[in-house]
Amino acid sequence: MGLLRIATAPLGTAGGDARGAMTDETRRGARGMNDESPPGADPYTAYDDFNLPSYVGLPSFQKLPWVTDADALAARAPDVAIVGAPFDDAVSHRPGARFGPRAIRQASYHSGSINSLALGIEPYDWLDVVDAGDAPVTPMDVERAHAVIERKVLEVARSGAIPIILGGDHSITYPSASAVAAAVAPRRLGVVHFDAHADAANATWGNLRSHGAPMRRLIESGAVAGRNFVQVGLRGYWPGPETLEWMAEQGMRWHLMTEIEERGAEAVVADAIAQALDGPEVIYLSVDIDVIDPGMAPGTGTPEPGGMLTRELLRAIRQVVGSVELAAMDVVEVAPPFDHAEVTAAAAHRCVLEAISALAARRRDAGGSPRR
Ligand SMILES: [Mn+2]
Repeated sequence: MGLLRIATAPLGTAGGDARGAMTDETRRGARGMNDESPPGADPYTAYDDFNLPSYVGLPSFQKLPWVTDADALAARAPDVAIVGAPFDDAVSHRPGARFGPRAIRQASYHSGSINSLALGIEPYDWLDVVDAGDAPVTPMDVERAHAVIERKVLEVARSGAIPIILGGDHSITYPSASAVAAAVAPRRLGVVHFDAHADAANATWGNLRSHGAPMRRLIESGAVAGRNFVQVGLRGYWPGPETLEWMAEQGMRWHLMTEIEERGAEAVVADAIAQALDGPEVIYLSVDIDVIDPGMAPGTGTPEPGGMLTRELLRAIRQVVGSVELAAMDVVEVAPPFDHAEVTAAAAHRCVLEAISALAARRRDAGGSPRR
């Protein structure tokens, strides 16, 4: 049996560098997935980790370099950093969103390089995007989990990166947005919140950190002014009149799904942006995947029929991120045990790609320079 001779070119590492040492050269220098040059004489031409198939190697988001250490993040100061918040002990109904970050990271059939057809941009030519790993949560202790999520998001935000947090149940928005509000201060934070649910209850069976209550906590704590907390896509049969009354007293604005049906998503989202920015300068975008109709996104804990189309939400994210200064974003409530064919995880993954692409397009359109 002949031995394969593989010494002529270094093979790509099927794992990248867990210390986040992948350089721009290794990311861009080697052959890409769709290299248009003819096959070379050497069939073992190196493909670095970024250019290997999505299912090969360590599953960082979009095969971006892992930069999990706070000091390394601060030194690198990336433009955007993905953060996992794999916690779901605050749910009122079906659990499973703790598996969301891993499922979202894996829901790609691309190698690292991407080209947004909608926006005509290769975002990683314009932005340094890394995967900062997960907050070190443990189950069964909501306070501890929220504390480590808040610390992790604060580390990322203080590095100068825009955190994009993958949930996790929606309770994680309380520590995440609290951290972001602290990091951007004294500039004030507005929130655009896509969801079937208002999540502004006082408590759920007595628990103040429930996934049905984070928006109330953020307003009560002063992290976000009620009048700049704007919700889009609410529908179904919750909350009750007392909670809606409390929301109105805070000046919260919300746009029901019925309004989207009547006016179209683009007009409604334009209003939501203006309301959230009526005072604040920067926006936290919170996307509960259950804003999408469960027919298109079944993998979630509290599915409510009659929601947005996936394509409407993706367009809405381009609209928001393209017209505000984004401070942070989260995508929550992806519960893989209830998903089918990874359709919900893929929708969440694309929500993130739309945001990254829109951030890159914003930099380009503002006259910025590409990174290379
Ligand atoms: Mn929801």
